[in-house]
Amino acid sequence: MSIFINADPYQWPYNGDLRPDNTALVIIDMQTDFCGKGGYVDTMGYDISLTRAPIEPIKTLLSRAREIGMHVIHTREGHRPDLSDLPANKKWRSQQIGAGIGDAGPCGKILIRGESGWDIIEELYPIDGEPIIDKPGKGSFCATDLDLVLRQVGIQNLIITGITTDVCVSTTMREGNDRGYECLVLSDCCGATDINNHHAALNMVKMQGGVFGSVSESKSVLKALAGY
Ligand code: C5J
Repeated sequence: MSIFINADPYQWPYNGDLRPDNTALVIIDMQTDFCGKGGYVDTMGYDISLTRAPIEPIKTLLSRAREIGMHVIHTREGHRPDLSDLPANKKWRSQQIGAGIGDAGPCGKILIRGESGWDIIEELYPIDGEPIIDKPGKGSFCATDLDLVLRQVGIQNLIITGITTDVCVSTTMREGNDRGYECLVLSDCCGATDINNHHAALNMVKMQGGVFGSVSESKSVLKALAGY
């Protein structure tokens, strides 16, 4: 039986092979540093209501994914406390905008593993059995074992959510697509520090017949999964 999610520019997945056991809900960087008060994004002066907007839609989807036994993967961006995995240019750029990675902030050292700001927000905290991928960069496949984790359990489809749409979500979708994963991004389950960038990042996916995959929203996913 084929199952498709209503999506743009094509009904997803391309082959209708959508099952909880071949699909992962990927939740990117829902950390205090990206959507909490006193975190990295807040310290840079951006409006965190934009990066908090996807919390509730992701929560609903996460709960359904758990109910039907769909794979769930979480990611966290962050660096080692000794900063040995922090490129000098990334550090310098963060300092230019007044939120130096590794500097002390209201939620501990900014974007540093183990600090309170770095961890995933309580509302979406992983439960046992949900792998967490710790990544030093924007893409979730770069310098991580994500590809290995996905292949071990036969995952073909990635439903991508999280923050920020134009940075880590977009980079991860592009990396996943290049590795042959069938990717879907959900507009209401993502957010960016700039609303125009959010829309632009989603629009780029739709070019060339779906150059990186397809775009949908959580209600369409929930509808398609209603039979499970
Ligand atoms: C950023 C991310 N925006 N998680 N990180 O620097 O998108």
